[in-house]
Amino acid sequence: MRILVWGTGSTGISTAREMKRQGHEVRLVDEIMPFKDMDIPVKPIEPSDIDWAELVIPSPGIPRHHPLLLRAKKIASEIEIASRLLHGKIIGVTGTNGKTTTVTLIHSILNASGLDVGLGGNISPPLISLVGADPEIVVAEVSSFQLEWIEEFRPFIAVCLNLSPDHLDRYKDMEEYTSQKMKIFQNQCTDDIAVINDDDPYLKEIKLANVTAGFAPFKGTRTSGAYLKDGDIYFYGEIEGKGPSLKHARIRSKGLVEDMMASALVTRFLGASTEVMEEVFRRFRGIRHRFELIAEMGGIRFIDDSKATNVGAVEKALEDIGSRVVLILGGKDKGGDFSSIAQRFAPLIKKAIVMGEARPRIAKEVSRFVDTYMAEGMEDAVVQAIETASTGDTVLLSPGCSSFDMFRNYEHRGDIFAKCVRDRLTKKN
Ligand code: UMA
Repeated sequence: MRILVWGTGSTGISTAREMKRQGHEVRLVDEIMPFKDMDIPVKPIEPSDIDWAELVIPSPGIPRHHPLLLRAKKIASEIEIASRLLHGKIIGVTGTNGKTTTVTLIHSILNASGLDVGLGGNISPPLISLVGADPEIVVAEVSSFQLEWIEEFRPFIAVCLNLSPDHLDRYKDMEEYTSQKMKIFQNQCTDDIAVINDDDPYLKEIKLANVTAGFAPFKGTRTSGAYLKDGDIYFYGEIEGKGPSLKHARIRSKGLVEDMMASALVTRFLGASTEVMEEVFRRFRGIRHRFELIAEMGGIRFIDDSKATNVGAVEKALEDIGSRVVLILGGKDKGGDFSSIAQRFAPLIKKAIVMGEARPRIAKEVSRFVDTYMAEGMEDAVVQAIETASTGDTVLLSPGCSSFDMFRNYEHRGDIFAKCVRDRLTKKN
């Protein structure tokens, strides 16, 4: 078959390689020059490439209404093609927030249960790169972009964690975004399992026909599900029984509790034991740079949330924190309004430590509501944070800005934060 793979990010490269391995005639194209050195030749896309192809596989980043796509004879997303080549059971997880955490937990539990399990999708690597290993269970983080061009993609267990406005630069409204997300359930059959968060305000409004299982803080009325009682998860219905306790989890937030419930429910269906779930939850420190617990000393927790590059993400972290906080903010200015979060969370914020290019503007906004310190750089910020924090507090790096003024990227910023914290704590001891 003549296949046009569009995009030279991780999806395009893995797809082109796999399609070649499958014996297809492949063209790899991109719109944005210059291209990286690659084992497969790349050319700038032209309309004639679309006309040549019997099938176009666009990367998730290519907008659905791109004028060139209108010419295509057939379009399929990478996850669609991958799912046709994979033989294992697919566990697909979508939702606006918490996907990465949930698939990581599901994968860890199944792995610790001794099952042959692979992890991919939006979390990376792309799903198609798992075709070679062909694990018995495939845990897939699925974005709305990846669902746009599916036809037969059918998870054995499909989960929607939550919905809130997102990617509204790509979709005309929330309805269009929701309809893409809900496609995760569209090909499921009677033996498959559809799971949703029964406590999510948006999901509650959508009347989904085939939902079989739900999770919520309260006991639901579905065929089966998970709920909370005194900090422990319980299962009801066909899978009834005591689930893992969350009391020993090292980090807790509303979002994380939901992700843990979803992962417990999914893995219960696959036969995982309560003991294994509990052990995975006990050890879990968060996803790197996303509300990740990097150190704990003298009753002070240090959390790296360097991925929070906008004010909304800082707000989410503060909603989840559950303690008084020394907040490290700032970086390259993206123009967010910090005064409203400073005002809203003033009783929680012991001190705001502001650094980076946006320092003067942010300091001006937040100092009206909270004690503020202007730091010279990360090391100064960490020294000040450690001096300020006391037992029971959290030192939180949640910058609300991009990192490019002082660091290579947000990962680099988080790594430097962790290094400064560890160096200081070692010196203190
Ligand atoms: N390109 C064009 N024309 C366009 C747009 C892009 O030719 O109009 C080309 C670019 O030049 C580039 C390629 O397409 O060469 C990039 O494709 P891509 O953006 O799809 O990048 P990938 O590296 O393939 O990453 C994708 C996901 N990216 C997006 O959904 C935007 C990654 O999710 C995912 O990890 C990866 O596949 C593996 O599955 C990222 C993401 O931001 C993390 N996802 C969104 C989110 O989580 O909110 C959905």
